[in-house]
Amino acid sequence: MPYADTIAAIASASGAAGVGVLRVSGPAVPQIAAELLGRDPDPRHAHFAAFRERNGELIDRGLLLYFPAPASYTGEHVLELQGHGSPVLLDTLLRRVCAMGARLARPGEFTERAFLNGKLDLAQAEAVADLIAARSQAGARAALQSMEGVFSRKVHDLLAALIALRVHVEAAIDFPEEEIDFLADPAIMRQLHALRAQLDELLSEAQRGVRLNDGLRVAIIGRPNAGKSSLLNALAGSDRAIVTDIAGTTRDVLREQLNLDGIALELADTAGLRETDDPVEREGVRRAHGELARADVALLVTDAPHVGHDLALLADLPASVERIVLVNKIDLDDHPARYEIRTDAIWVWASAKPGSAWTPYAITSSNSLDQAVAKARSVRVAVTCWRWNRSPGTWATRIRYCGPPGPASLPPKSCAKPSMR
Ligand SMILES: Nc1nc2c(ncn2[C@@H]2O[C@H](COP(=O)(O)OP(=O)(O)O)[C@@H](O)[C@H]2O)c(=O)[nH]1
Ligand SMILES: [Mg+2]
Repeated sequence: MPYADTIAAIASASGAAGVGVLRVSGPAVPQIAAELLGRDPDPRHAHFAAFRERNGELIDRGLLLYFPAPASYTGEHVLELQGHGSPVLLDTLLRRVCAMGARLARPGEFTERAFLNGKLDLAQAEAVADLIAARSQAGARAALQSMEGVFSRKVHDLLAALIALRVHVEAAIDFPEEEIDFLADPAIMRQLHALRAQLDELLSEAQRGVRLNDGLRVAIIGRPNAGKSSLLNALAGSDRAIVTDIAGTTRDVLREQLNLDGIALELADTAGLRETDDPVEREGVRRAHGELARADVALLVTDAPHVGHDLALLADLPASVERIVLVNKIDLDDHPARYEIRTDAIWVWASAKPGSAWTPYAITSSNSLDQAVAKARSVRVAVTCWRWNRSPGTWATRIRYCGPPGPASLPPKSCAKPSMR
């Protein structure tokens, strides 16, 4: 769909930077490019140009790239101007381009034009926004795949299969007097079941995509003084939360963003769950329940004497919420750190106390674990334990186990072999 107007916008992030990019798309592009360069630009050629005001005054020097339609991002004539990344210079250049016939683009208008000109389909257009906003490598990878059309192809395949099935249904309706009962064919039912399974898989894939972008929400919950705030600090590697031995220290929800093995996590430390007359703490407990309700992972912190009692906190959670039980404070009775994957939850025995030999580590890359072990000879076990969801094979159970010195139990056979890279 050819547009009569030409749009322009600063394409690079706001703020000062080494290089800034201005993008222009629409029918006025050839004339704007020629006026800025002083001659017609060569297609897809980086011209070094002096960008000047109408009166000849120099604005900036930089690169000018011209992509004639339809071989461009939007499918229209596109001009890219790369200058110094000063917001003032870029603004001046944008004003100059607008004076030559462009108008300011609305947010997302370049991608909208790409979509309307058939350069991208809707899933791909949305993936562009996801890619720009991705907060983890996994999120970026998923968005990139969608942008490359992997997701769209699956949708199109499903659609084609559905249309094929519809033909049978319509035949059965249109020719009821026929001897052959089109719908009685067992192959039709099989196809329908297969289609439903594919549809479910596609839906959960889309949900996973949302999580990859937004980050997995992990709610750290438990009784007061179980060590929730200590755990947040240990995983975040900083004194983010106040830790005291006074029950009820944490009232508000504290959040910490973490990138674990390429997965974005949002950890939320919450107030200890208990009955209380203190109105502030009561509000904290209410917020903790709210946090749990929107979590993907419930990380219950408890300790050996309270395990049986505290497990009740997990009882009401929906099945979709991943559960991790951390039996904390094992340093007190000198138990070894270990983990087990049980049907009700992933169980981890560790210690969140700073400087403890059994501290659970947040591992942002496999290297950092090796470094942590190399640095602290006393570390016996470093466990990070997140699982994406219950369906097998979607994501590896994210456990890093780091062995001796000292005895430690081996992982159960049922789980994927933890890597010791
Ligand atoms: N010995 C030991 N003490 C711990 C451990 N984790 C937390 N604590 C202590 O338990 C008390 C309560 O910890 P805190 O993190 O504030 O618990 P929260 O109320 O659940 O947030 C503090 O005195 C911590 O130092 C642990 O693994 N071992
Ligand atoms: Mg706390």
